Amino acid sequence: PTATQTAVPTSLPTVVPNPIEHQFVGDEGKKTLWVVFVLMVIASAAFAALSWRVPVQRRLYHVITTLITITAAISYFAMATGHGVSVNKITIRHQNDHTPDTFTEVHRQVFWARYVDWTLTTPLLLLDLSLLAGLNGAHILMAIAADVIMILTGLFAAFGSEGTPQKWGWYTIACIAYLVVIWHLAVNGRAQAQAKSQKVASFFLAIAGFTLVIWTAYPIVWGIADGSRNLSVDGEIIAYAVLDVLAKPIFGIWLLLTHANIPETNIDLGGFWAHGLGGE
Ligand code: RET
Repeated sequence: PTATQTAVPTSLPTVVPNPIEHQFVGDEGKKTLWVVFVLMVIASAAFAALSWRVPVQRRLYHVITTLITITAAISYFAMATGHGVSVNKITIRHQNDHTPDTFTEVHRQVFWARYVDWTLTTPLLLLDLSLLAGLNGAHILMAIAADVIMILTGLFAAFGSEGTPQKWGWYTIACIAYLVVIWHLAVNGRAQAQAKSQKVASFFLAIAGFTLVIWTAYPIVWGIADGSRNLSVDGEIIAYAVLDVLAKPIFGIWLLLTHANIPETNIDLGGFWAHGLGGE
């Protein structure tokens, strides 16, 4: 009996891997990260120096604002040295008319250290603005909660997969949370500032308006860079660098210098802040 012959293929089918497009940081981006790190350190030192010129009772805005730039400096040090970054892998489908669809893999770096920074610093920036306006505790808490939701859902969006509702769903949730933040500051904050004094009201209007414009640029940059990848990783780093310098050191110096000239912005913190607990 003859053994059943099975056809042995003369050549195995070859699997062609999808082409990979790497979107990684370059020299320009690295340099920018280091420059912003240095600027944040200088700003932190300057804010600390400003705080030493006033008694402890008057240092609340100084402490909050210095913590903001210190946090940013740490985050920028991480990013400049290659920490706090992951690679997001996306498969892009190309629909072809007469041949089978083809795919490209995009490997893009996402600096998640930013989101750690923003989770800590945007609540502190909101606290600065809320205290300035004289917002009540309930509204401050809700504004900060909405802000943290905005940043964390933004982080999920950055790593979400495409072709499903996931990525842009997270982005939408983040934008709704951002509207809640704006509502608290623009409506409640403005009304409270008005009740304090005309000087406080006009300063709040100016610095909160500045904040609104700068903050609104973040989701726009995100959409162009992380969302649709129409901006290189270096371009994204530079765009966020400009915004971060405006939102933190420039905002901070403006707040601290103006605060010094408007006594109504002072806040009575009670004995604990200046003297600690216990005793008479
Ligand atoms: C994301 C993406 C998701 C949608 C929205 C966003 C908003 C981010 C904002 C960031 C502000 C950062 C600041 C940093 C300080 O230097 C997370 C980009 C709405 C408003 C002020």
